[in-house]
Amino acid sequence: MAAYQTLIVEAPERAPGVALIRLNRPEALNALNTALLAELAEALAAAEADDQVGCIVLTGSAKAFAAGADIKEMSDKTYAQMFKADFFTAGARAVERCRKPIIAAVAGYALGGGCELAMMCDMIIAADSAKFGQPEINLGVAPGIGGTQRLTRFVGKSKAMDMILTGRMMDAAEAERSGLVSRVFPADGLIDEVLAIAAKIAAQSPLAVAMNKELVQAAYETTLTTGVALERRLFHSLFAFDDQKEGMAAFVEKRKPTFTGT
Ligand code: CO8
Repeated sequence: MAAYQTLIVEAPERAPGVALIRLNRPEALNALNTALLAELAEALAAAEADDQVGCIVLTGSAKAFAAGADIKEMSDKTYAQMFKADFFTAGARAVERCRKPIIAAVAGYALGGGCELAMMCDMIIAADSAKFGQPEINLGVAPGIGGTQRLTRFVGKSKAMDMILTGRMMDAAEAERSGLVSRVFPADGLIDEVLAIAAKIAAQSPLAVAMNKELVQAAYETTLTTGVALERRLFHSLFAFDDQKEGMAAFVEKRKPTFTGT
């Protein structure tokens, strides 16, 4: 595994097929800076290129998934600098572009860019200690890597306005009730639970996983008619793969399938 300054990347033995990427800037509650986002793009590209990896877990520390974009790095920037450097978008695009599933395992603060990063992932699983928020309004700015759009799609207009205009935080129970997170676990068991879920995904056909991910993403990007038509085409195309034959044969023969990604 490559060595990073702002991340710890592991292939946990207890979760075959899973790449665990831990944000690691404890001195700044994992605030997202240029270096971290560049390394995140690199780590995601490496996980994507590795045939042994079927699912990626992105996490932080017990105290913070990420407390936002790095305010100290941003505070003196001019409009021209922000525009030219396209600050942060390389890392964000790497998450959005990744074809393998990414689970955000969130404990503690997921604020501002941290909440936005979690929402870019394919699902959010939270510890009961998690706190989500878009507090940019308190800094005189707005979310800048998708928060206004994604939070609104997750929780609806009224709650998104409430969160974004007041800058208040949402706890894990409210986040689960609102559809922002899929499941909540006690904080001390979070990583084990998420790794077990990720390992289950990694054991599936990687082709079927990638197509299923693409189809659910399409639900956010297109009309119902177009999305359903795309689903039908991809469903048909899955019959071109050995993994479909293996999956269905295994069911009929009452055994576990062994998928090969072919
Ligand atoms: N940036 C930089 N440093 C941070 C950040 C941050 N976002 N958050 C915390 N830190 C630092 C603190 O400055 C402190 O450092 P030091 O010890 O050197 O003073 C250290 O982390 C520990 O933090 P605290 O002492 O504040 O810890 P507390 O437990 O008292 O409070 C909080 C925790 C409530 C999370 C508090 O740290 C906080 O409010 N943080 C800021 C949250 C925030 O406003 N986030 C939004 C940032 S803006 C943003 O994300 C915009 C995204 C879009 C950018 C798109 C560009 C195109």
